[in-house]
Amino acid sequence: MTLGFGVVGTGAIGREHINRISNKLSGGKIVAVTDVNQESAKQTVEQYGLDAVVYPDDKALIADPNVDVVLVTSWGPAHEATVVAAVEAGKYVFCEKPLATTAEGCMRIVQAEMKQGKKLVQVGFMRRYDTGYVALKQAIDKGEIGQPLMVRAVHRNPEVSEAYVTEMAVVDTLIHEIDVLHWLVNDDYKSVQVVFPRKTKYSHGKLQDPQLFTIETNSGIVMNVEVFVNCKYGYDIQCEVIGEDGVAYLPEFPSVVTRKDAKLSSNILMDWKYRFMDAYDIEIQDFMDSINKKGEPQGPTSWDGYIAAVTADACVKAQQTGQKEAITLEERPVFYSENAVLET
Ligand code: NAI
Ligand code: NAD
Ligand code: ISE
Repeated sequence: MTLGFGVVGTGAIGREHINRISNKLSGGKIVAVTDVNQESAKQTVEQYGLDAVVYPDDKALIADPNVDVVLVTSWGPAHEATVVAAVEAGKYVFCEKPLATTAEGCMRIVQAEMKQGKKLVQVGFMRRYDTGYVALKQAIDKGEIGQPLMVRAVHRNPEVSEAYVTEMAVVDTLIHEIDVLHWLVNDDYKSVQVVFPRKTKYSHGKLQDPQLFTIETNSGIVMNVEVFVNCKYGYDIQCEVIGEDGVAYLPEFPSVVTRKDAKLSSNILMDWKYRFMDAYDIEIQDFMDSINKKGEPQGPTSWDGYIAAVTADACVKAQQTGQKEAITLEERPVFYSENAVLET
């Protein structure tokens, strides 16, 4: 069955997902769009030649009987209201990260979904679908490096706008590591502490950049994660897992290596859109296929969104206090007992 998608938020990633659903993947069709900036919604319909209704707001879009799935790609603070309304209407939801900007907001979504009695929501934590992370997880799960002891991760963006402030290093950027690292090592988080190194001259008054997060898991794995969003040279994601018997690395994004003019070189990407392009394709194809085959999505759940939000709240508190802050989760409901692990 072809799923009718209604898109809320036609900005950068909204358009990327519209393009992949319309032109690359199979099983979905964009039937409706909305954006608080109505001009943006109309332009998107024209840009991609969509046969889609432009609605004035998310409520009207959700009410359209042709909309089976609500694709939430508005900015983070708007996600919760749209997701709750869509779930209450019994619609499937694919929501970009963060699911909601607070743990309480995620919990309201969890409760609304449990009330419907079936899984409706998938969160856009696409790294779980990246072939590099999947291979790294398989190596760890097979015991190739023994028990993991430490993780070193790096999340660098070339630059950000003036609207990006200290807290966004957590809720917008680190949130990807928050989701993927505990999944990678099959553990839960216990505490976090943040250190601010010397600030880059390319930052602004409201942004500490770079930032270093030390996150500890229940089994004692210590993870050092650097977020540096004005690194200038490229979009660079690194991950290294140090185990008792060896070290495993996230593969580099492939790039041709040249030897020329006394230099050995390869390119580094500048834009997040390309680094995880394949992972975005796979996550949304998998979302559509599992709805069609099993009646519910099998990717990262609302509970994963909640875990990320609780962890993010502790990270933001640690930014403010400079102290080690506890990460304390509610007990996982039976409804979410199956971990969102890919079938490989
Ligand atoms: P953007 O700013 O380019 O686009 C957001 C759009 O949403 C704008 O057009 C804005 O007018 C619209 N919007 C905001 N509030 C709205 C509301 N209440 N109703 C309707 N439209 C609304 O932002 P971008 O970069 O596309 O990010 C959107 C979301 O995608 C964010 O949650 C972000 O965290 C996530 N994202 C995820 C990425 C990933 O790798 N998974 C990468 C980039 C963004
Ligand atoms: P963007 O600013 O380019 O687009 C957001 C759009 O949402 C804008 O057009 C804005 O007008 C619209 N919008 C905001 N509030 C709205 C509302 N209440 N109703 C309807 N439309 C609304 O942002 P973006 O870069 O596309 O990011 C959007 C979301 O995607 C964010 O949550 C972001 O975190 C996430 N994101 C995820 C990844 C990823 O790698 N998974 C990458 C980029 C962005
Ligand atoms: C953006 O929203 C993303 O999700 C990107 O993956 C991340 O690298 C960037 O820092 C965020 O702003």
